Amino acid sequence: MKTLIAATAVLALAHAVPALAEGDLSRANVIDVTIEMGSNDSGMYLKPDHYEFVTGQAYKLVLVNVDEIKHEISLNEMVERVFTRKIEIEDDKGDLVAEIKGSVREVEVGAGKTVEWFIVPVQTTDEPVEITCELPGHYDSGMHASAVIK
Ligand SMILES: [Cu+2]
Repeated sequence: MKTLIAATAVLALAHAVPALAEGDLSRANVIDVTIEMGSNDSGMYLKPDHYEFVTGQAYKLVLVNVDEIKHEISLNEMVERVFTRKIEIEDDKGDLVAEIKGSVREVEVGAGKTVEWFIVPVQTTDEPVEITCELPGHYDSGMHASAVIK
């Protein structure tokens, strides 16, 4: 009888764990989306130049600056439509330098650096919005992309 009670307890525990994970939309099945920032012969770019997100899906925006100068990612109108779970900054060894929480509009990324921005879109966009680099001259040089939240 003792064995049966123990087995039931284990089953109950095993069942409780996935139920918790399902309840937290910001942590389940995170999709990585890389946004590369750089320069080439025709100017500056964000690659890719179009993004599609779905409400309720957790994303990790991997902001990769492959350039020799700093760039930034501004979510502009998308800010009001996404929940920022956190932003993570690691050093070259992969050790955590900072974790930032709260609503964030722009993230500046140093030359050759990568920052991870964890978001969950919560509201759809009526029409495409822009993800941009707002540093002077960079938008006109090509650093903008379109994004939709479905
Ligand atoms: Cu830029």
